[in-house]
Amino acid sequence: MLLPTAFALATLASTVTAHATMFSASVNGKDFGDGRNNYIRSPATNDPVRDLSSPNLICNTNGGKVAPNFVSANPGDRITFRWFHFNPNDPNDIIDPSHKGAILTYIAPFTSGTGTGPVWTKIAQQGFEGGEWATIKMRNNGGNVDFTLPKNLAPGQYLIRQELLALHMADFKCNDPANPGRGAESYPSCVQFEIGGNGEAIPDQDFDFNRGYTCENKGLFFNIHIPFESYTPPGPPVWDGN
Ligand SMILES: [Cu+2]
Repeated sequence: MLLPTAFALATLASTVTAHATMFSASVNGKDFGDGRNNYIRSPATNDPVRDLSSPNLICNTNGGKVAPNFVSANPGDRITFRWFHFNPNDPNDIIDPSHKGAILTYIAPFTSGTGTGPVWTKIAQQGFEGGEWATIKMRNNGGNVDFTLPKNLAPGQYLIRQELLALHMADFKCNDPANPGRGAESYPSCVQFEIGGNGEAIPDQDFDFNRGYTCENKGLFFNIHIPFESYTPPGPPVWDGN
């Protein structure tokens, strides 16, 4: 019989590799289509990054592989990034619901390198608001995550890094020798942008992921499985240079 085999495979897939990666970007509702290795520096797989000292934490594997194109946008534009699990054409195949967590968005000057070093500025974040996690809201919204570009952002070429931060295994520290393989799961993706306009604000938070994300950070070492009052994501506050 075909059905039980297919069902077993689907179950296996959803438990073993229920991850996510980015598919596309829209600007003010205009969809730029499949961005993988086009304007997104797409990783080789949809696996998470757990090693906070790795350059892969910044723009994932292949983070230093320049994509051929850029997304054109202007300050104040509404940006939407769309994420998926295996099938980018299935609005229900986004990420496993176990992957509760935050969604953080950062910007840095364009580099052909991996994006390591103190160059990043946070421009948007969603954690646990209104009784729901950001990744679950994304899941319920067809994989779409919206944010607005800073209104006074200076023109030029940038990388915009959006990260799903799944916390389902973050109830142990990521370097806990008694619980190897635990800690937060980061799914970062970097998108190449060409910003127009005549804004004057240059992002200046100088955040370095490999130094600022630590195993002790309360945004990365957090138990979602017990009642809590509030959650504060890792990294700096959202930039006030709008
Ligand atoms: Cu996963």
